[in-house]
Amino acid sequence: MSSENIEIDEFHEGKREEVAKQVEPFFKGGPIWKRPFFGVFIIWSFMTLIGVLIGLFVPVHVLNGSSSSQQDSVKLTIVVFTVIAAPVSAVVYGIAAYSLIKWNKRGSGKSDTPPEDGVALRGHGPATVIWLSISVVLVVILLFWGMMVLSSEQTPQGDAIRMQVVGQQWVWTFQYGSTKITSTQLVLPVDRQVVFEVSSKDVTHGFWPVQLGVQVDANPGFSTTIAASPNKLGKFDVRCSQLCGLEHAYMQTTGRVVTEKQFEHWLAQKGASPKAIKLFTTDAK
Ligand SMILES: [Cu+2]
Repeated sequence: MSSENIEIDEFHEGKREEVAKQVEPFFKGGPIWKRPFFGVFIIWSFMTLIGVLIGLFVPVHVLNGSSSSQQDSVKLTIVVFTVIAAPVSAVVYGIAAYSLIKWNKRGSGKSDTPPEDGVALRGHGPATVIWLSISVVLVVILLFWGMMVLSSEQTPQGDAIRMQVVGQQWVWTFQYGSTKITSTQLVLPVDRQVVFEVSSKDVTHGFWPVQLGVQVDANPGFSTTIAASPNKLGKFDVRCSQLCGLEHAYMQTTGRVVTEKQFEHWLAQKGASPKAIKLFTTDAK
């Protein structure tokens, strides 16, 4: 080992001792409830509880209503992510709050001169291992959760109906697959997956049926697909999510989720033959 390496090792050894000396009063000395660690722990527990409660109840009320299993999954995902993030952010807020209360100028009872910065926590094996393993576990859980939701919600089903969505400045047009019915109205049957094949006639638009919980770009000369599974009768909003020109803000309409019967009836009213409707809804591929 070169003398330089030995010097570095000695340097780290010295630092380690300094760190240990600084960290010690945080965990040791006096009755447990008087130690800083305990104070931070209490604030951490309280803030975690608040974070979990916010995660459980706020997003569900703040987010748009749901008309599809995709939007249900989106909401559940936001709840799960917020709840998992709560204890992590509470560590940061807990230490910050404790420092503000206990180690401010008045609390520390010291003079006007602020204390010197502590030693950087570097080369502390256990701290690194704990920090890294907790982060990795959390990130992997969230990664798998996201992949599972994506694959379960976006895998095309055998009986899915396929329709074409075309964006242009500043209106959406919907073609009901093989029926060749074209309309500016979006009507969908309930409890049936629909695969939208989305494109544009001019600039890039963004097809966003809000309460269906999906969104995809509409590009000229290119078809992008996205699946949605409406599971609730009623209306939903359709918007454009890409700034696409002067009247972008007005590029919106209201879609409807109806029963299978009403859907077939609506197609018939639009001029589709019974044979075409049957082909579209029964043998849809
Ligand atoms: Cu647009």
